[in-house]
Amino acid sequence: MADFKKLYDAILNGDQKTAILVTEEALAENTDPQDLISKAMIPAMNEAGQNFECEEFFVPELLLAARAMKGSLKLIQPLLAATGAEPVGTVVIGTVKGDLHDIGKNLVSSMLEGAGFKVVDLGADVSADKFVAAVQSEKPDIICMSALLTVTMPSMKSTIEALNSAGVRDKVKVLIGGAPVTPEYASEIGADGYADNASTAVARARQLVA
Ligand code: B12
Repeated sequence: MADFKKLYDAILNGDQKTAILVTEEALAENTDPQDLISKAMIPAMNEAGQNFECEEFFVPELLLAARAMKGSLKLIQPLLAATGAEPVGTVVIGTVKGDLHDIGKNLVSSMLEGAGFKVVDLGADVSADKFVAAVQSEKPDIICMSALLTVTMPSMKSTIEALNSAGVRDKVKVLIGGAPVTPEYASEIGADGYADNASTAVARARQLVA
């Protein structure tokens, strides 16, 4: 039986070694990777965020928690990504300008790959110009933008404006997400879709290419 509590504590306490060990054990026992993500890893990151808000955690603790989460995710990502089938569509994904949070974006990226999309990952802190250039060179069906900070959400709007100015907005669908993003914000800035987690992101992406 996978030790969800131990994985939760290891991520919260930034103990990457234990997080990796518990993940390896759980996967060896055929635990569903999605359960590890949704029952232990994401709740631990949420608690790290709450601790940060009430000043029990500071940036170094957040960094350690993120490092532990990434260590576990590295083991899980190949399981989410392997299909080998013809791509169902191409996605360009990135975290918007000024924002360095990439864990959620990476999760969405792996799940999309697992669902058969070709994913071009531009990384974090991606400028509007870089998104536009990727739309021109990769000709994706969808661009996915992630933002975790309220102050970086406006970069989503400016990226959509830049797509418009470059004359490519009608060639691509825009899907957005990240903890502070809402469906209302998505429609306000003219995005085509929003999802609050990686599984829903896959469902929305499928609808957008259908
Ligand atoms: C880890 C973390 C960090 C790490 C990031 C490491 C990394 N490589 O990603 C570090 C330490 C670097 C960091 C830095 C900062 N952080 Co920080 N961080 C977090 C924390 C604790 C967890 C984020 C996370 O990884 N969650 C787990 C993932 C899986 O969830 P997720 O990102 O939400 O993604 C899911 C969905 O949102 C969705 N999704 C995500 N992207 C997309 C994209 C698309 C297209 C779709 C469809 C869906 C989708 O699917 C994902 C999977 O289910 C959050 C708290 C929180 N609970 O969110 C604070 C938090 C986001 N940070 C915060 C702050 C303030 C900061 C700093 C400004 C702190 C500082 N004073 O320096 C800096 C900013 C740095 C920068 N310029 O970006 C605040 C933001 C407040 C706000 N509303 O703006 C938060 C909310 C903490 C808090 N409660 O105060 N942080």
